[in-house]
Amino acid sequence: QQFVDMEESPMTLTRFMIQEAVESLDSEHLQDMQNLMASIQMACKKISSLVSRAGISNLTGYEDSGSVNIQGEEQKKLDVLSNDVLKHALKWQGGKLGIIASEEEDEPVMVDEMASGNYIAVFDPLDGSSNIDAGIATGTIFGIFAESSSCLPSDVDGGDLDDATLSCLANTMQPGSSLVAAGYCMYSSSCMMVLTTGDGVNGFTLDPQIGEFVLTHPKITIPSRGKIYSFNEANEPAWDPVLREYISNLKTGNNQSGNAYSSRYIGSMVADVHRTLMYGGIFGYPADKKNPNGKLRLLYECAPMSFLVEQAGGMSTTGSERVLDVIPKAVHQRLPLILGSSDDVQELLDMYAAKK
Ligand code: P6P
Repeated sequence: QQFVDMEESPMTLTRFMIQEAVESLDSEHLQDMQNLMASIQMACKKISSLVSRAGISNLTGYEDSGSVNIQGEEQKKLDVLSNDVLKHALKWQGGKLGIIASEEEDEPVMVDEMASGNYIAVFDPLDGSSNIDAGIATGTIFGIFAESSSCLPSDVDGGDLDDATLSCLANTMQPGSSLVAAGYCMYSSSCMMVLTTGDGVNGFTLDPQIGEFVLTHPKITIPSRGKIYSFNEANEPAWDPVLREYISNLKTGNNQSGNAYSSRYIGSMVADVHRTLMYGGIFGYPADKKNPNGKLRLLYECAPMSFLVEQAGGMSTTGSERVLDVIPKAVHQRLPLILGSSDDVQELLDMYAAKK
């Protein structure tokens, strides 16, 4: 009997997850992750197709209804569509997912009444969608929590929600340190899925010839120091003085590396974080006088990205505390975020400490 030589076939994401489950001591949990990732990757393949054909299928621009999400942000057609694609895909993941929370949903929602509910999925279906009409990279960001005790932290803003929603909320309000998996799918020059289940970070590139994500970046580690800083400098006058001095030092070379850094800012978090993972350096959307909590959302942007960056050997801070330690008080809570190479982030934290 001639066995198929598996060495010749590509290491697809599906095969990678099966292999991880087989080798893992907690194979039931990784089997669950495998089912969840099968749904998420199916949704991301669909979103990738929608994004790449947006101009052809008249899916650029804003929702005709002029609808806005709970953030008051006008919804792009593809925001709504991507959210629906993910919600539908996550309905069919083996029944272990109970709750989802999305940037495009006002409150966390039950997947369906049949789901046994061991896990919670949080996601930004199409981050950076404001860039779609300009053909700039966008991405889907996701995180998976295990169901927690159903008690709400006392100061969580539950408003006048009914008990079922409050229970959903209780399970969603977890710090990033409780994530069991996180990742993003970037829709750019290539479609890349970057994922961690708590044992390092691996990158998979979608091969259009076989319709599978193939392992192309095993064990991603972020360089301990980079030469790129990535901030929206239009906000620089509103930043705190320590950050302004730190960035000025990066420009002049008056920093621990002795090098003058380059500035790169795409304005799409997934693309800016991916470049930071690949090349090193520092990315941030810090607090400023106009936005005391920054702009990015804790639950489905800052926490999943911080889990990935730490798993790749980097650091992620609000400027005063580790992002993964922050317990959310509201689903769509914003949080200041500065992440990247450990030496770069530590140099900034040391400057804050010295000024105290
Ligand atoms: P600004 C995109 O709208 C987004 O949510 C992130 O993807 C990105 O990092 C940030 O906002 C860009 O914001 O204010 O610099 O345009």
